[in-house]
Amino acid sequence: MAKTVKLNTGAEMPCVGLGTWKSPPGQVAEAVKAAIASGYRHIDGAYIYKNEVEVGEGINAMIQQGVVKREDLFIVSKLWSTFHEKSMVRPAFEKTLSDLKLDYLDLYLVHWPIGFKAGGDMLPLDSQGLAIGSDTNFVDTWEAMEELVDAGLVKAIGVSNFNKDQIEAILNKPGLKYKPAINQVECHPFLNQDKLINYCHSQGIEVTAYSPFASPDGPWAKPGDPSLLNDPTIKAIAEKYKKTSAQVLIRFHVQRNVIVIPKSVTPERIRQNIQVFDFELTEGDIQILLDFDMKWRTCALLMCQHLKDYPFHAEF
Ligand code: NAP
Ligand code: SBI
Repeated sequence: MAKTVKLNTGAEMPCVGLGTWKSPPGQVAEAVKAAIASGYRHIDGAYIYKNEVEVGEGINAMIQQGVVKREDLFIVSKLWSTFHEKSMVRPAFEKTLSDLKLDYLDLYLVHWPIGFKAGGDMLPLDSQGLAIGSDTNFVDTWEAMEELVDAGLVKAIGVSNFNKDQIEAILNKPGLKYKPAINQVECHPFLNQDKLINYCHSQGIEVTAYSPFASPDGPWAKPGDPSLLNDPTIKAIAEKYKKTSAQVLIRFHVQRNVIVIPKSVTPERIRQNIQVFDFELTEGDIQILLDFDMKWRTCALLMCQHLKDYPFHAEF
């Protein structure tokens, strides 16, 4: 049984989940089935990944085969930035739920604090290639997220890519009903997020680390980028434990009480990425990994830098 983290709702969230961004629709159902067969109980998805129908097929196949029960799974999705108007939140959520063919989610996140112009492209761009924002406010969006909990559609709500001030804006909202349970952010040794993690934990908010390998298959990856998976120091740590660099990079989060969601569509890697509960990194190993920090982001969303709620101008 993989380790879990207790959320401020009282629910237990499995520490390792399967990421599904960039997982092709033709491969993701098999990836989800391989993951559940290997012991994963947490699947991370989003409307914007354009594969929720197929993610749902994988989940439902495993439930129908009796491998798992729905209540043993922890299913996550995210509200995309074109749906921040309060009236759009529930329809967006219901689209995800019906695509997945589920009757509730365990966690629904505001994907970004930034709102985009509604009603057209998912990433509306102007003639200069800059994202077109909206005048929505994520604190108002949060009220519509709270209504999903009250309607019994989702067990917990949270945020993603929020900085400290943006989380504080939600926590300080007059009449706040539910605190965010999670902040899902990019996190790996090149961007170790120590200050944001400490702040979130101090507020009872758990952190999920996305892109734990710094997203080598991401749209912004280029030759010459620093590589965690090929780094000789990380390989040497892995060899000490007869583990792989990927396993060390996942274990790094587990030992910091951070949830982690490696993406893979390769069955052998999916199995490998959850075999991280039979070894322990030393404090010295963890310090070596922390010292890799260079505030290097793969998901910087640079086309949104001019928008009012862009989260990455702040130190953390
Ligand atoms: P990632 O997990 O850092 O890296 C995925 C890449 O690593 C893929 O190319 C995968 O290849 C490869 N890989 C996986 N396991 C491996 C292993 N054991 N050995 C060698 N290579 C391995 O990238 P990511 O997809 O950016 O991040 C993970 C998840 O976080 C996403 O899928 C998504 O669910 C979430 N995310 C959320 C946000 C957000 O804004 N909230 C942003 C980014 C990501 P194969 O698939 O070919 O095996
Ligand atoms: C997409 F499907 C399209 C763009 C995009 O940019 C930022 C990173 C991101 C995201 O918002 N969440 C992800 O998992 N990847 C993404 C996804």
